[in-house]
Amino acid sequence: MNQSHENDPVRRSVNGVRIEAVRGDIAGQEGFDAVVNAANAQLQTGGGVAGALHRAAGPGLARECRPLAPIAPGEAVITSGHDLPNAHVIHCLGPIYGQDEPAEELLASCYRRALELAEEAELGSVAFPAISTGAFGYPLEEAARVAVDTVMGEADGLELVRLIRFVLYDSSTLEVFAGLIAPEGGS
Ligand code: AR6
Repeated sequence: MNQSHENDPVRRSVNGVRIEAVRGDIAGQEGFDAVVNAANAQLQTGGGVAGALHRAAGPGLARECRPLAPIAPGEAVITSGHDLPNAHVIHCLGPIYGQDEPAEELLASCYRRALELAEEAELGSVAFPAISTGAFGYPLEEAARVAVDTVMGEADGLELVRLIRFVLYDSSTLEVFAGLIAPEGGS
């Protein structure tokens, strides 16, 4: 495995939008206007990303979410960040792999809708986890390709969002995203 991505963010600029990948915890992204939740349909706490964000945000987040639920695969809703270091949380329901079809379209829709909501809320920076690649079982390489292609494709039309970060929990996930964002290994 290439160790060069272990600590340094991997970056690429598309039409003035910086797209980067780092290893880290989605609940610890100081400086970002919004973090994205890999949510469940009920928008309540769970394992993985949803657990980490709801724990850090406190019970006010689940309360704010209740009237917004349920959401369908591919949809996204925005709330405030409560006790998180971020003003907003954008909750996306990714597809359950092998169940929600067409999976690729639904996963791409999560990233697209999240960025649309960020623009509507006039946000400058958004941090995403690797939606659907945990409990929902989406194969990592395929999910990463959809995530990076969609975000790079959307970057052209963004007017306010200037920084998009993928926050990956482990080094092998980071390596996959890094290879797609900066195929030459450069930053
Ligand atoms: N920060 C960044 N990435 C994380 C973190 C974290 N704190 N924790 C896990 N990951 P998952 P999904 C990675 O399961 O597949 C929940 O229970 C993880 O390694 O959070 O969309 C909800 O309630 C994986 O690569 O989301 C839903 O029911 C990726 O984040 C369901 O899981 C996504 O894993 C959603 O499943």
